[in-house]
Amino acid sequence: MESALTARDRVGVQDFVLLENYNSEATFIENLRRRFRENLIYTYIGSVLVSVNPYKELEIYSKQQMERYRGVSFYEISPHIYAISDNTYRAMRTERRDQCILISGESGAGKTEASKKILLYFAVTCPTNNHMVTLGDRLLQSNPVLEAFGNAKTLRNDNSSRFGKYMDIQFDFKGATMGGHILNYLLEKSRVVHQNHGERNFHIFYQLLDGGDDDLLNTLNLERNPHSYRYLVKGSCARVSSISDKNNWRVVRKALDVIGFTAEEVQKLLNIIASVLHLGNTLFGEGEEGETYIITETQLSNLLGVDGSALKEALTHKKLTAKGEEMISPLNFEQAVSARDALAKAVYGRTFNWLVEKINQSLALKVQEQFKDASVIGLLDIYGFEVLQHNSFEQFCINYCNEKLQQLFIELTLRSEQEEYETEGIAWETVQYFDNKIICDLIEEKHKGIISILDEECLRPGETCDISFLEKLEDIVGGHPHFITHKLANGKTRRVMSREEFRLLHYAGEVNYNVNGFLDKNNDLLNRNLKEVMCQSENQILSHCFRREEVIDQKRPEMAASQFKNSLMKLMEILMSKEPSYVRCIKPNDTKQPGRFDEVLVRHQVKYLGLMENLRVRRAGFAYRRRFEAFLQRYKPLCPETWPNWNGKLADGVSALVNHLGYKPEEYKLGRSKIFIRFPKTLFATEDALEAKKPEIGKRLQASY
Ligand code: AD9
Ligand code: MG
Repeated sequence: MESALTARDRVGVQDFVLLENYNSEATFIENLRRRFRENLIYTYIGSVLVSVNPYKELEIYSKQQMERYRGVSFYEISPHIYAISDNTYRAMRTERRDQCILISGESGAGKTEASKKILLYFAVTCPTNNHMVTLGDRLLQSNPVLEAFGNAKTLRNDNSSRFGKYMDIQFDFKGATMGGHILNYLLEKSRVVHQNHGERNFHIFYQLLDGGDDDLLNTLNLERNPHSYRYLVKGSCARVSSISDKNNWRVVRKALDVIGFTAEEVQKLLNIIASVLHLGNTLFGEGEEGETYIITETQLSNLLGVDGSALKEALTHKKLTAKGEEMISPLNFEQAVSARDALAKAVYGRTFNWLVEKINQSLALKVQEQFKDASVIGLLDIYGFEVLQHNSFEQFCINYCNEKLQQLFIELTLRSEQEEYETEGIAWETVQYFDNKIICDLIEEKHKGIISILDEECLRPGETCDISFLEKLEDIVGGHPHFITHKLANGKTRRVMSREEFRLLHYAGEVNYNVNGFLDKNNDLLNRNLKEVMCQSENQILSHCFRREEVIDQKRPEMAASQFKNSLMKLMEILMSKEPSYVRCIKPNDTKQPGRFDEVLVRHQVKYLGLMENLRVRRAGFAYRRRFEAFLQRYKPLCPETWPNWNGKLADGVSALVNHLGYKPEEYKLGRSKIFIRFPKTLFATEDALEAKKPEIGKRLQASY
């Protein structure tokens, strides 16, 4: 039989708090690497799960595996996403407190996969309510639909989430799933009209063309070849070998049925998808007097369900109101192109919101008396930190969102740790860590944060442009330690930076943002006459998305970045009101390859995810803690007084046990309900003693590392 020690050497420790040298980053990474080599992709830092993307299918997600994790505590069994799921579920049930699972990590690290595994765990293992046997199915099927419309191939991830998603799963008092609700955040709409090299538009377009049958494509006036559509080829990679658009189409089509979309709704939805492709192929000519006209004839207006000539007019003219009078003025070529693209983005973006609304209706809980005290587990899967060659407004928003999540992590892990020591009556030592609040403030502070400055620049009358925004930034936040532009303090120029960029020193690394397009994207305007045409659409999805009131109401809607900021604030409130669990995802290499562990890349993530600080906080006082009953249950065979059963007070039983084991007073402390063990070696020695005792007690206890 392999000795406990060699096994530990080979596969590392399952919880970083058990590392002897917990201050060493090298030891930390070596532990990750050893486990990764053995396909052990999960490791804990206390109750935080660290997950390394294996980039291959592992046989660890079966139903049998799910069963193994049911009702079993962390320590008893190897780390797993199912253990986090099960613990969260049990905490919700026993403590009657809403929970949330926060998944973070950079693009491609495995957040969405993790969230799907958690959802599947609940759908499979939780009791079902007779009335709603299909709810689990609908919850699960919402994923392929939202991914088809909201995910795309990027350079970093073939299935990158281009929107943020927070999902509440609601449980009744018996612990059965009974409803769900999704909040979606800022879809990257610019992708509809433009993709960087090597990237694609949203999956749904390619799925429809590849998978839709001939009749369907005929009714939509579409050709099968994606290369026929300008909006699909900007990144020159319409086909991707790792993606089967045809199969995925079938999955999505079926999912729409399961969720409860009617055939008519699906048809209307696809009309819209097709119309976006036709919009992309709408080309303009320029007359002698600089006026613009449309030179292509397509089924566009039919598909959009709007009047053809009104649409043509609205794509080439804009309506202004001056001194109470309406005026029509022709658009020049560039303006017409940008009006067309704005319409495509608006149509797609609003349809996506409609889709989420529809899914929510299908998941909505039917309120009944008995369900009043429902509990909730929230699942957050949001786009990961992103550094591209060229970073724009979208990356700015995505990375800001990651700053907020990191802040929440810092606050809650430190706070909850501190609370634990306090409730158990044990003295606490503070640990130094980098607080990224300074960066959040730089971005979101009222009046002097980057978002406020951007909004002001969008509203300022007169000649404003992206460069004037950058100048404003330099004026107002120029001296901030996390903000840099090409201008050096001594008046000279930083050569490595372009004059159109600002750099933010994010917690996760430096990112240069090019200000080109910031104002337009933040304004997110659609000409009024286009709105007028759209709100008269016969397609009910579109008439639902484009409301008449919007045309009548002259008030300026909130701008994109502010809207995002406010929705994030609300999200933070939701998350703060729940008991959090964390999954921290790590991407082992940049080439999506199985088995490759790029140490430099991993070290960088370990650093910015704050995992070392997390570990230090966890170890600040005591490496390990266990509830009295769990500790006693596991180690009682080691002491004649507690074996086979201890009938007295739990704390006394634990005392008798550790006295018998010879724990020294400095090695442990008894709190009110838990034993705290200072050094890993104490626990290892106890584990080894248990291992040695196994043949004697004739019971196979599971190795715990
Ligand atoms: V992004 O910020 O949305 O761009 P994610 O969501 O972090 O990113 P995702 O979950 O989509 O990344 O994972 C990327 C790819 O890694 C998946 O498509 C899988 O091919 C692969 N992956 C991730 N996790 C696992 C896993 N547990 N097992 C197998 C995985 N493959
Ligand atoms: Mg994702």
